[in-house]
Amino acid sequence: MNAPAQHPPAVRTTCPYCGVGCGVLAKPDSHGGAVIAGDPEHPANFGRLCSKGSALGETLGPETRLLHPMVQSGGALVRTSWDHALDRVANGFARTAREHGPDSVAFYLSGQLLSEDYYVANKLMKGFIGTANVDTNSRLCMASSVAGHRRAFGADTVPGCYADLDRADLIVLVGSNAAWCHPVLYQRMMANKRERGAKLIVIDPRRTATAEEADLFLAVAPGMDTALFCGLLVHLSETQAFDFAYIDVHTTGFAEALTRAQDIAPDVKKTATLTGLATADVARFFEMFTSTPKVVTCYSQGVNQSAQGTDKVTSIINCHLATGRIGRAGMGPFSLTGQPNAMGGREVGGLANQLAAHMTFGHESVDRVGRFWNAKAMARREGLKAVDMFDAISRGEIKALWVMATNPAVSLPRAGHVRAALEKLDLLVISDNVAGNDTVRANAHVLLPAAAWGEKDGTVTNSERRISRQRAFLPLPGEAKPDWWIVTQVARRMGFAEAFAYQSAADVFREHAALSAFENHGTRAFDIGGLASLSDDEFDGLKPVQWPARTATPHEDSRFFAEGGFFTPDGKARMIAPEMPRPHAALSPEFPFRLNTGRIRDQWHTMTRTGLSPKLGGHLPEPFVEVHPDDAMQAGLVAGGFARVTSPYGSCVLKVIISEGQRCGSLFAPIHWSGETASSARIGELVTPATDPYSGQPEAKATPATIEPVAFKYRGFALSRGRLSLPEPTWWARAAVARGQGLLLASNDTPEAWRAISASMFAGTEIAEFVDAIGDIYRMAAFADGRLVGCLFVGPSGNAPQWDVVKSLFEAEAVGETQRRGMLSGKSTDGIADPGPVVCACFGVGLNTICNALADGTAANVESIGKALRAGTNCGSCLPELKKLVSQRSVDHVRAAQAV
Ligand SMILES: Nc1nc2c(c(=O)[nH]1)N[C@H]1C(S)=C(S)[C@@H](COP(=O)(O)OP(=O)(O)OC[C@H]3O[C@@H](n4cnc5c(=O)[nH]c(N)nc54)[C@H](O)[C@@H]3O)O[C@H]1N2
Ligand SMILES: Nc1nc2c(c(=O)[nH]1)N[C@H]1C(S)=C(S)[C@@H](COP(=O)(O)OP(=O)(O)OC[C@H]3O[C@@H](n4cnc5c(=O)[nH]c(N)nc54)[C@H](O)[C@@H]3O)O[C@H]1N2
Ligand code: SF4
Ligand SMILES: [Mo]
Repeated sequence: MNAPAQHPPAVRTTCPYCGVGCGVLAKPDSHGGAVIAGDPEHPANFGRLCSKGSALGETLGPETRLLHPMVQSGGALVRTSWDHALDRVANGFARTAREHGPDSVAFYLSGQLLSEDYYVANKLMKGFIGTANVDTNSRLCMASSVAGHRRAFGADTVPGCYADLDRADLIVLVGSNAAWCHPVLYQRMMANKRERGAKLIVIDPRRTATAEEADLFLAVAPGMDTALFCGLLVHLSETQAFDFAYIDVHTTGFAEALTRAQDIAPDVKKTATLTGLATADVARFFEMFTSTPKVVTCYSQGVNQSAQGTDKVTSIINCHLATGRIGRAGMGPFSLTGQPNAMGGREVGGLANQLAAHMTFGHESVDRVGRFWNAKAMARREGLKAVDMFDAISRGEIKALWVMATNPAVSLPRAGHVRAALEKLDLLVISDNVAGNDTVRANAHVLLPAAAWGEKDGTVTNSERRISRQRAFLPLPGEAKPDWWIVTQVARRMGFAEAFAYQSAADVFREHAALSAFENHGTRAFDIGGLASLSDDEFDGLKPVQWPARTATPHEDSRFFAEGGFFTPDGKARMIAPEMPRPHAALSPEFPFRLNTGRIRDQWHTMTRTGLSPKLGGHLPEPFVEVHPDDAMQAGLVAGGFARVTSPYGSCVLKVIISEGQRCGSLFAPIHWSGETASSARIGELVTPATDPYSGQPEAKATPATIEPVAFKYRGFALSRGRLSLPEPTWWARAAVARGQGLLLASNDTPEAWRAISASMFAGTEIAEFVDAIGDIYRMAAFADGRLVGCLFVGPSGNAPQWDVVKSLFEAEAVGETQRRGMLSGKSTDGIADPGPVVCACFGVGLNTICNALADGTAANVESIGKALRAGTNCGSCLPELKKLVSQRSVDHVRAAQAV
């Protein structure tokens, strides 16, 4: 008898997406993939994962990976050896710095690097090349929180922890779509609401999925959060809700902050006018906050990505300081971090205005870090922040750039300008996981294949200061190498072998931990000295641990500042008077709308990973712009049609979604699509480069813009086993489908023209066609050896072909004769119901399936939908949408009854 197959055990690791930092159990299968589950022992998620985390298994595999070092030669990228590529990088940076000075070179890093990768890159630049031109995509993400924390607390310290979300009686979410962007944490808040009756307030110009569960939703005017929280401070004053014992002993600047708040928002009425809210709603918010001691105010990009992001953070923190509601169970301001290692990047000093281990460019710190590193060329002043850095590249002042783990040609404001700037560089080095993204295509000179999630080893820090291990469970594909190794090799080639002698991620971690404790004596919040002497085995086995983890008292309380103890010279917090709020650029007749940008539930950033998952691709497969019905009517836009959105910097063509949840005068578009995944949807091109004066963070959510309809006569889709491209000027968007690629398209080419195009697209296959000249319809399917290998459906926009049924057949591959005929004739095919667009990604449950169940009485509420269809029973990310469908259904019922 055969012995049962030996399966390797599951490896404990951490999700590579958002800052919640969920623990993952990854069990390698025998095909280079892995079965993914939540880690029940991880204190961030206790076993839960959201739709993105659950689908991690679908994003592994070598198809899109960069597998070998490449260098440009004769205008093309050609494969080369590691030795040659590393020499070229080291020589290129050394020569440029020698000839043009150290400030002519720069690194642009990412919160998706591990702390160890980040640490060595930062050390090389700031200690040995001798410039602080190291910035990171965290500048676009967390910089305003960092600046706000530092201003108020004297250190970049998040005072609270996740347990506070379980214990708060009121949770205020400001500029955070947590239901989609921090789903596991949001489910934790929902559990508190269910089990303890906690209340939820959501403050966002847009009614998001997060707002579905809110007890109070405030559609604040874009950029006006500071006014709202100034109004709150005034109200707290008038209702004697201040904690003067705390204010007197632990803060300074109280009087100025309150006076300024009174200038900005003297009363409820004025606050309502400034914020565009109803007076009663503002009054209710003030009352709820004032009467609830246990309140946590969570904030994210609606606060940070603003020309006054730091002041927004300040005005929130002021309300917590003035009430002493900080650092105690269930209370505090709470910055929700974006990327898996947004916090780690801040800890190692990845930002151009930080040094390392939370130190800044003061003389004493530069000296201290210089001695610790034994550095010969310490940078002595701050470097250029992201937007300025790319401007310096554009002006030719920075000549050599190394981009690691980020896609600036998509994600920086004015992305078109950024891409043009990249093309001017003498040397553009990119370490990435994928062979192609928009940044790689902008004239990269050297491409370095980096190890990806599942292959790399090291640590990340989540929103609650908890350090967790990412562990490898797959072998390195091709010649890929960990980022820390790549940087170390370059450093050695530049002559710094002694300072970069690391043999492992553990070596780097120990040094990073030791630096955090070096001459610290309790003066710096970030201290993980207790972890500086871990053995390799202990590092391997390291359990999630919160900082501080000091040598003397490694297991401390996980909160800060309940008893003061701020990291300022006098130990007191600073209450700071914010400036009068307003978005940076005024609207004009030419650009009368505010363009807001952000995220959708099932995609991650520029889709290099989530874009590979068919499960995730089903939810919102096309790039869109959301518009209020009145604005749509005025602009002549129709639901499901297309629109061109234009700003002073660029334009995109997007599908129109009309939604009551959108504020009048605001537009919303997601950030995820790029030149790789759509014909015209790189929204970063439109975004203003205006930045916050303290943090340098760009205002990504308030660009003046305009919108106009674009008409396409025909709509359709194509499916194929391999990658397809369509001729210009077709509008298209790429979406992953099981066993292939899908393209949704819109065009003014006639079906007859598409017949010719598809014949060349699928040359060499057996083609079955359906042509309806009167109905203006063309459908074709391509077969090879009886397998369905591709298809293309085009029809008039008013009667656009739906792809869900055909997608199911395509996924099934073997198509019977009846189904083949049914498919091409456009009738529903035997045995395959049209599920509609995916709502529940975990179980692939479509909109039609759910609506049918509600219509025929199989289900009546969210619970019974779960029982009947399983939708919403795994990760819970779709629960807000299910709830909305149920309530729409009951509205429809009432309307129908009234009509009768
Ligand atoms: N699904 C998914 N989850 C993610 C990510 C992802 O790509 N996809 N990325 C991760 C990263 S890196 C980050 S930084 C986080 C971001 O997480 P969030 O900040 O929650 O996400 P966003 O969609 O960028 O923006 C949040 C909200 O800010 C609102 N907003 C815009 N302007 C204002 C304003 O003036 N005031 C207020 N109060 N609100 C405003 C927007 O309408 C939007 O709903 O998400 C993380 N999680
Ligand atoms: N308009 C607008 N713009 C925005 C935002 C917005 O809300 N609105 N949000 C901003 C925010 S908060 C963020 S965080 C940024 C995100 O923007 P980006 O950082 O540009 O987006 P990603 O798609 O995450 O890019 C990561 C790249 O690194 C690669 N990668 C992943 N893991 C690794 C690794 O371990 N090593 C290496 N070497 N490469 C790796 C991926 O393949 C991918 O190419 O976008 C910002 N831009
Ligand atoms: S909430 Fe989702 S994306 Fe964020 S860490 Fe957890 S599983 Fe990953
Ligand atoms: Mo972010």
